[in-house]
Amino acid sequence: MSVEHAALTLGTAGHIDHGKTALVRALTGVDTDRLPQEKARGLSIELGFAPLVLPGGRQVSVVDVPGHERFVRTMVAGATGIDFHLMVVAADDGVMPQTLEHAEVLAALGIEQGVVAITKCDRASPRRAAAEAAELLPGAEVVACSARTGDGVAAVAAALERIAERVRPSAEGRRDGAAVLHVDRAFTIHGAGTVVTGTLWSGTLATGDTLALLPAQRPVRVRSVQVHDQPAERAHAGQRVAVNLAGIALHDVARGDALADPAAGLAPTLVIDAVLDLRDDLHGRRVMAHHGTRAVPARLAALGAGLWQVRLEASLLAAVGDRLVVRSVAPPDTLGGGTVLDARAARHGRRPEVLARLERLRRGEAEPSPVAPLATAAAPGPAAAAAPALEPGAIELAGRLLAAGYEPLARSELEAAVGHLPALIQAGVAVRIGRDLYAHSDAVAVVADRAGAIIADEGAITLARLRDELGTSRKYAQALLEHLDQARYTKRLPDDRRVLRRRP
Ligand SMILES: Nc1nc2c(ncn2[C@@H]2O[C@H](COP(=O)(O)OP(=O)(O)OP(=O)(O)O)[C@@H](O)[C@H]2O)c(=O)[nH]1
Ligand SMILES: [Mg+2]
Repeated sequence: MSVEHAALTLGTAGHIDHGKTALVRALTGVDTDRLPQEKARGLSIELGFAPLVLPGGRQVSVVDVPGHERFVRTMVAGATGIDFHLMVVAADDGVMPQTLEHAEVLAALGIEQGVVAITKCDRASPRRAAAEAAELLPGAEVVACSARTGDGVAAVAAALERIAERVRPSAEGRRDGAAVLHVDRAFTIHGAGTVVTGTLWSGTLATGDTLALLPAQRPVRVRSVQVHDQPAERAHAGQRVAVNLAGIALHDVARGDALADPAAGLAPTLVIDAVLDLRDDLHGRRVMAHHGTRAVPARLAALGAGLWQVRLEASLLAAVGDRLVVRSVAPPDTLGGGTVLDARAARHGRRPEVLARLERLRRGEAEPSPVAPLATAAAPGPAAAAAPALEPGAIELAGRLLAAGYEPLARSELEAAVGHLPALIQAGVAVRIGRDLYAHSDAVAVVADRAGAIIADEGAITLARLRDELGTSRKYAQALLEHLDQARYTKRLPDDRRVLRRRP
């Protein structure tokens, strides 16, 4: 890859069967539909990757996404970290539902630059589809082509090159940061072990680096790095990389995990403050929050003036300045998106001092909540300095508990890690829930917060109400509620509803 150009990633977008994969193949020579079931069904299921050499010799990475409506989540994971788009619209079909939805996802991710290819021009005139696409993505260059005959494919490449010249790489400001990679695939290579891939979000990665695998907080060592199937000494932010990891089995890593240099201070979070482009009437709505290569259910709280709190039901690995995409749970539909202002927010409402701080964060005039790495967050308060450092196994267990969110884990699920429980409980990181369940104290604090807010709003809380609020099962909601009773936070009334023991 040429050294004078920053690494850029191009993402496809567009409705199912409109010819994304065929066009990527015509442009790069690579068939990104590799899975047998993709070949059998003639549709993309997973993300596909290929290097694209533009006419002037510059190489960019291509992420080919599936168009099926059931795979929008995969599309969002693939579109995270791209710098410009190739929206594909079939001449004989025009703009269709996932054309619209993918355009919304791109907008939510802040990806403004790209090319619209009107494909299948051997079948129909591009006129109508081109007009519809131009209306949807004003400002994008529209090029007619056919992947079947090859007509116009060179013009698509030329248009992509023009955009590549002027697009600002999204990783530009993050090149000198600590390494973060959101994992979009994990697999094994015979003889090499576990490999994860992703677009390097920030920093650099090289053989021998020790990183944390999140949310589990497991230490892993980089055995080797490849950039587009070529061995590389060091990978840089914005590049498409494959990392061979030592110290981790395939079943311990999956899409949605992240690899991070401990210096990045990345940690799982359950409450995010963000500036989001969303309709105000979405206040209180349960949604899916997409970040990096992860998506979790969340509840939205409108704070006014475009500020929102996103209360997550399971952790995201978000950092300040990252993009969030918000989709509705049913029907699946993209609602909007925006930028993280505080990745580890306290649960709060519209208190004036909180809003003033968020406004300062929005203007870049205030410091977001510090991210306390689990190892040092273990014993908050004055005792922290004196607290012994937790062993790596205990930190891993803490990560597992945090990832479990509102679904506490039983001793039997902890296997060998169970030996670290006493240290975590002692440090205030793990909390015993009932007889045999264990949760992370952050998760329990959020449960207490949410239950408290519901009681404040509605006078009392029932088991079913807490279950729905947390999106968890009755069993876990009951265990958590009884824990709050035992902690003398809530009080059980004769009719089983709970109220606060102390007024807040
Ligand atoms: N005639 C004609 N057929 C095309 C063209 N491009 C793609 N096709 C056909 O359209 C079908 C779908 O093409 P794909 O490239 O798999 O479509 P896709 O957008 O990647 O589909 P998903 O990934 O499932 O969303 C295949 O049968 C292709 O052979 C074209 O330019 N002309
Ligand atoms: Mg495809």
